[in-house]
Amino acid sequence: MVDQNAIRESSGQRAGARGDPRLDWWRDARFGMFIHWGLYAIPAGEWKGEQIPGIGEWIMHRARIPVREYEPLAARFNPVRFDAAEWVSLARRAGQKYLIITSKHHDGFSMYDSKVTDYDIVDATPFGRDPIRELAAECQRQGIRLGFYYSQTQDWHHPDGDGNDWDYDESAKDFAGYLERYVKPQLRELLTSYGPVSVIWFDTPRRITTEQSQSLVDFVHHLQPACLVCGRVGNHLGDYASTRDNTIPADSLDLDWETPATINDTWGYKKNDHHWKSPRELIQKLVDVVSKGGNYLLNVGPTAEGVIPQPSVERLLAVGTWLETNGESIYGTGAGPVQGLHWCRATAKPGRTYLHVLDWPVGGDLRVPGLRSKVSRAYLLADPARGSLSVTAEPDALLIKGPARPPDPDDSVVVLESAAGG
Ligand code: JFZ
Repeated sequence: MVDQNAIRESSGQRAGARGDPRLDWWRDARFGMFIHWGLYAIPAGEWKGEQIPGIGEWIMHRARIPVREYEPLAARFNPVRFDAAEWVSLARRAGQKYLIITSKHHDGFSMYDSKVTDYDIVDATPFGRDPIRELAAECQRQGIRLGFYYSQTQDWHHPDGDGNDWDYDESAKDFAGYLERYVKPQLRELLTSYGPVSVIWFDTPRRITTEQSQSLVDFVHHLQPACLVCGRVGNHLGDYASTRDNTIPADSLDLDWETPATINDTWGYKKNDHHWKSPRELIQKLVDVVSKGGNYLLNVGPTAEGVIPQPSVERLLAVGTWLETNGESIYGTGAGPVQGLHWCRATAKPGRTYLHVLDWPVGGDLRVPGLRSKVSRAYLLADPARGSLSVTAEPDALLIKGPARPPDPDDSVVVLESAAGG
């Protein structure tokens, strides 16, 4: 039963279509980096001396900033400390296998060199460089897959985009014309000028019709057949489903799905958002998502100077350190056979179940209910010697005798090898 509360735009056409080989890399990857970067990093949550509530990239909407007042931010955008190699290296060290960056968010500003508009980072800013091109080259060099976030419906700058009712009359908009004469030409630029694109991450479908969503899916697949389309293209279409922000389903889901998540409470940089999740929380959320068959897309919001906030860097490196030891229990795994326990999650791949013990029991005796497959061997993934642990089948549980102290303070992984080997 799909947890509808969690899945906002489940991709109906492919829900359960687990056999699609185009998603093989994506199911192996399990963990990606999201980057929300744009003009909104300049105000960083403050406008005319007032703190604007909500997520940072929505400041134009929340403060109903007129286009004529928001546009001049472009002339101030000069991220001289931007370093594509540094950003991609951080993703790699964090264990994130794909990177999705905002090419155009709802504010309508293009963070790449677009020929469709001059309202873009090369033509409208003193920076004058194309960071997407630099990131594309670095991702190729460092072996990280690259995707683009693209707001296909909301565009608070364009008179025919959705969402700006303070400068424009919503009822007078030609949204169909916007899609054909603005969105598709920009998607063509993104899908023909930057090499292989692994994902187009559409967002907030809102007024878009099923035909229009399908037209965008077909357009992307025509230009790059291997490129995945996120379910937020709308109308239950797309190659995989997207949960609500920062939402993890209660149960495992038998379809391809992804949770987009923040490390603090905002996607775009806000100077006063210091509500950072701990490394423990992030590791356990990653494990929770993967144990239910999903991918975790964890966001960073770089500053207007082009710097990823240090608290984000520290947390991502901590997750990466955990993955250095335990990555085998995440990458290429799916939902495990043990579900619904508060102290433990399970991921699995053929022949192996990985028990993620989030709350190690006093004394080290692990009683795991509901395990049907015969276990030939058990050992700690963190143990280089892979010394066998004692395993006893009790009437309604498997008893695994682990060490008194947990090998890892946040998530200790016990590997169960199946007797069948399959
Ligand atoms: C959207 C954007 O509006 C936001 O700025 C950010 O890019 C985020 C990743 O996506 O925000 C959403 C989208 C969907 C839901 C909530 C916020 N939802 O499904 O509840």
